[in-house]
Amino acid sequence: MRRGSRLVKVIQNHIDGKFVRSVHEFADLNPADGSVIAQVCEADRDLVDAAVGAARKALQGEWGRLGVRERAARLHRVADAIEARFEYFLTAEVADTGKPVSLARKLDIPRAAANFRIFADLVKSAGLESFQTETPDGKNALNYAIRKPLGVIGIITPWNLPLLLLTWKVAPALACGNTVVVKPSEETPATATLLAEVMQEAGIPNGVYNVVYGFGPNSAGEFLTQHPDVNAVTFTGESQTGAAIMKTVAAGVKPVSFELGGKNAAVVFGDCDFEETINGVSDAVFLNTGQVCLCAERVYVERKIFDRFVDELRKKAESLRLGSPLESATNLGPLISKQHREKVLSYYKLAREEGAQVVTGGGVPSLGNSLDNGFFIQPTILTGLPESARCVQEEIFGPVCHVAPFDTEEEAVHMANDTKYGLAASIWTSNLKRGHHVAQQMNVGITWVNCWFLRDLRTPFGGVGLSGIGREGGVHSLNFYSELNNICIRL
Ligand code: NAD
Ligand code: 6OD
Repeated sequence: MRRGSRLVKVIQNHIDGKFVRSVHEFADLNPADGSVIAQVCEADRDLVDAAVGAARKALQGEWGRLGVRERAARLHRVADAIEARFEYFLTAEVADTGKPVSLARKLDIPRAAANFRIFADLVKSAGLESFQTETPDGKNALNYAIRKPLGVIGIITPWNLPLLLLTWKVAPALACGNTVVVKPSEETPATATLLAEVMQEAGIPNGVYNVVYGFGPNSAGEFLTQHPDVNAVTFTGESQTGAAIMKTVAAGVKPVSFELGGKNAAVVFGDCDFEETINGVSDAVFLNTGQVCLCAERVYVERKIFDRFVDELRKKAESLRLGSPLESATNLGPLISKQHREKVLSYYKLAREEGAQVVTGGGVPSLGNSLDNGFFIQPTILTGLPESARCVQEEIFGPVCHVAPFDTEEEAVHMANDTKYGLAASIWTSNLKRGHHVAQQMNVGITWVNCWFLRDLRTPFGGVGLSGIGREGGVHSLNFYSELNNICIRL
């Protein structure tokens, strides 16, 4: 499409195996320099309806008749096709998110393929319970459960790990025999459309994977969650959005899976392996410019190493290289958008008003080139706030942490748990007995000891409190994306 004198790519909805335009379009920006990457077709209610209709129809077609073995084989072909187009996905994801190419190369794109492989294998091998039951007349009955698809799954995803989080839900949903309508974040539409091309190549029938683009309220997101013919909704994003979606979905009494925000703690004991811990906590705070739901925004450090720890973390933060996502030496890209940078900067300002000491950062860097049109921000370390401060209680979702000292294990546990969120925690100690003991007291869904974001896709993933409802991962995903039917046979 010609816009002024430039050729601008158009990202289209994908419905029933076809790419579909719409009347309204919105711009997809590269956060590294603010340039327009593409125009994106916004789906209206009719297009969302068409996507859900196509997904419903596909359940009755070839897809609905496939056995588990063949479904799994096709999902492996999807993974093969992602790997074959690795560089293509990589370029699109880096342009959309501004994340360093080195990060997307090792995390986002390989994980997309891995998501398809793990759930393809799992669905073939996961057993279900069976019970031999004594009947009142002294005979026997056999109970056994079978899995059935739920139907059409509405999948709504955020911008921070776009392809990783989309495939984290699409793969198990398809493995269980469902069809899907996905609504990717308006900020990062590109890889969902590439995945549509891959699905076709891999022999996934038309209508099984549909993509609608748009925003949340009064746009494709809300139209999808309101749709009466969607059987379940799985959502990753902000806790407040989760609450809005829950209200919408409640009318239809449908299953929901919510992976929401976090205000995660890292707890550092004096006996930790100091260097390993500095590196680990630095990753936990700054990876992806702090835009990972699992990032640690609260760091609690045993008082005897507090000053040294803060100083070394500062050196580490100051050594991180901000720059073009395409350069291999870049450690930190920009935030996702101007609006998000304004939000994070408002917390940097609030922190000062609340009485924080800014150990490093606290503003916008000057990069001296076109990247200054992008949405870069300085990695920031704060100290000195009370636990009640808003900056210690609210999710900021940027490259920032508050570091506070503690004197006893009990105090550390109390402070780490003093939050309405409950997604993840990390514990840093060379005393493994203490590691187990403290980990078991964390009110979260996921605790790492001496590591962070080390993922085994078979493990339960999710949060408590404002961080979510339900668990995905491994058999937990299979259980969410299928209906279990218990059959009791009198023998
Ligand atoms: P967001 O909630 O603003 O948007 C997420 C998605 O929901 C987008 O596709 C958006 O268009 C859609 N949406 C917004 N309002 C909607 C509505 N009323 N109805 C239907 N859809 C709607 O989140 P974001 O800013 O894209 O992502 C950042 C947030 O996601 C952070 O809070 C982060 O912690 C969280 N997150 C959580 C996890 C997890 O696994 N727990 C993973 C990644 C991100
Ligand atoms: O690794 C995963 O499976 C996962 N769901 C990660 C979520 C990261 C949040 O930003």
